[in-house]
Amino acid sequence: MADRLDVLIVGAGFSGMYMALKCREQGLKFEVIEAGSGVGGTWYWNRYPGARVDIQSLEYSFGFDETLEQEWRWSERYAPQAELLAYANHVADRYDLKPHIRFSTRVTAAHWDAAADGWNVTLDSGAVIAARFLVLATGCLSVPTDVTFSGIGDYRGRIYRTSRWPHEGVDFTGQRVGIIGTGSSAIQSIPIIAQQAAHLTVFQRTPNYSMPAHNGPIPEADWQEWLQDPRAYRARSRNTVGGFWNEAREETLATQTPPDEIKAELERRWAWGGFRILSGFADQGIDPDANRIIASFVAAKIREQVKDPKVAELLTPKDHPFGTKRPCVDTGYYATYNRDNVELIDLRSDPLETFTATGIRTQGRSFDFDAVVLATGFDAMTGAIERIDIRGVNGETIKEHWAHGPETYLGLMVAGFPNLFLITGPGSPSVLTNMIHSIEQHVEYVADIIASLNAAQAGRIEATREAEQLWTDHVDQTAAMTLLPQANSWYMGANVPGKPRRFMPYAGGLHTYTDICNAVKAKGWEGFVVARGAQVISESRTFTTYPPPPENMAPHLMELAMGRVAQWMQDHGRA
Ligand code: FAD
Ligand code: N01
Repeated sequence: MADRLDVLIVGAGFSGMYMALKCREQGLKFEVIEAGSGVGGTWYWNRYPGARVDIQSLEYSFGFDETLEQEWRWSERYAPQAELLAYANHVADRYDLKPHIRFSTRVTAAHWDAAADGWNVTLDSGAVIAARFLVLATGCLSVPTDVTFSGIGDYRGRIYRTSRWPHEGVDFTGQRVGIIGTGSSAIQSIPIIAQQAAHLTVFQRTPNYSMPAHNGPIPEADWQEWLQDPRAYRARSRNTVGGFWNEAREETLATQTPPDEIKAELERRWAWGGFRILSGFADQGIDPDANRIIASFVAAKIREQVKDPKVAELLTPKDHPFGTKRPCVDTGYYATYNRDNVELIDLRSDPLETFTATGIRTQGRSFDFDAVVLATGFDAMTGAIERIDIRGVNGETIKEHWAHGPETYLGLMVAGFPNLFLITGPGSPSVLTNMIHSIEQHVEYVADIIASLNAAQAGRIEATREAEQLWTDHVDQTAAMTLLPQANSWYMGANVPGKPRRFMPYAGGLHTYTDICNAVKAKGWEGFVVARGAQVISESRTFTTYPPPPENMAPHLMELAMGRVAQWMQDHGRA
């Protein structure tokens, strides 16, 4: 075994790269292991046509270095995948990170070595690396679901997965193409594939809400604001629920606003595009009546865009409140169904039975395809972590520890797994936010923990089980206050058969979460035990740093939210 590392980082997306940089700043001995042959993570793997961000690039970009910020110019409001990948490579080259990354290599196991206060990490080559700290920067949306279809092995055409798209690209010109799925990946790729293909058949099981991106040059007002004071622009983004500026109106209630004012506000937000419609009214995420107002506005927008009323009806979500699944941001998605060469198949009324040698057979029809695209999603948040055989102090695996759904302390650490850090793990705001800002906050926090352990000459840090349970209850209860758990979403683990149902990200907002993390640190790493061998250096077993109740919440909303929490407590046997 080679000399022991201070830090082994798994993954070379934005999380792993920034973690590597922080390790270098501290003079630590580190290495990054990456399964792909290049950096960029999400933007390395997801090369399907139309792939781009749904948060404006001015905000979905690193803010830790002003020079980096100033030297990079985004070409559009929502940068496309190729530009994001170029940015990731620019970051890697600018900070000379690539020599520290072992590409095309997968971490398969990590076992805690109590005698050494560290991890023995096994690679797919069979090599074992010892490291004091293990950082899982493995991504929340990096492992495609294992979904399979009967007869798929017999199909003689080509099959593509959006999340594993060929690097050389795919030209569908003149082809008959089928696509399964209508999540964000499909909604971005369908308009482009439709322009190329002779015919495109979309197989939809559940419709999603989608808002127009109105992509184009960065709006002049944003650009000017950014140029004037990039630090203030960043600070404003970070100090929000979602980690990006969205003009949230925290006191205006849809249920108490006259219809013409609601319409004007929603039209304004729709015209701006993207996620802005998610934060027009304080009650839309809590009160079903308010939510229905926004949902029916969006349904009307779908009807406006799709000429055939039957198709528009099929494309309108009915099974989940607006915003409780990750909404999509599109360019020309709904209008694509007005094309003569595009057909929508509703798998609810005509279920998919099997692939055949030449295509797909549903209960009622047969389709021949030259190519089929699977846009079927990810084993989100826990998938990449659970696929590594990680064994902690008692030999328990993380998968076993998470048998009832993920339990973490702050989404950062897991009890019984010392010196193991998750970046944007379950239990942190993560996928509910602008991920770059969440990544920066997490990486800086982990780097802080490592620095403070080194300053105290401590060997390890571990989240206590008490703190983990209290935090996990808080995560569950925060979600329960909202409408979010009402959808069968991947946030809930509902897209993977057999996966425990638990709302995985922390819904309290990035700003609140950051304050909590800072308070945990100020209290001497509350909820953690810091030790060297058998000697405990500091110990604070519980978590007490709950955020104060929102002062400006309307009484009836508070009552609704608290009622749901009381129900949750009853259902889960909490006093
Ligand atoms: P990733 O980019 O997923 O990188 C993780 C890396 O770890 C991967 O390269 C993977 O190969 C590697 N890895 C995993 N397991 C192992 C292992 N065992 N051994 C070795 N290597 C391993 N977020 C937003 O905020 N805004 C957006 O607009 C947005 N758009 C998205 C679009 C798509 C198509 C997808 C899939 C996600 C999007 N996201 C978006 C979420 C996105 O994942 C994050 O924004 C961000 O890129 C995550 O960076 P990361 O480094 O944490 O993880
Ligand atoms: O995956 P999804 P995604 N038979 O899970 C269907 C981010 N992202 O890759 O809902 C038939 O959303 C499934 O149907 P149903 C973003 O966070 C962002 O599109 O289970 N259909 C669904 O329609 C996003 O939320 C962007 O009924 C099956 C689809 O496949 C996340 O990544 C772009 C099926 C999967 O949708 C995941 O998005 C892309 C089956 N057996 C991704 N199995 C941006 O815009 C699954 N489906 C920035």
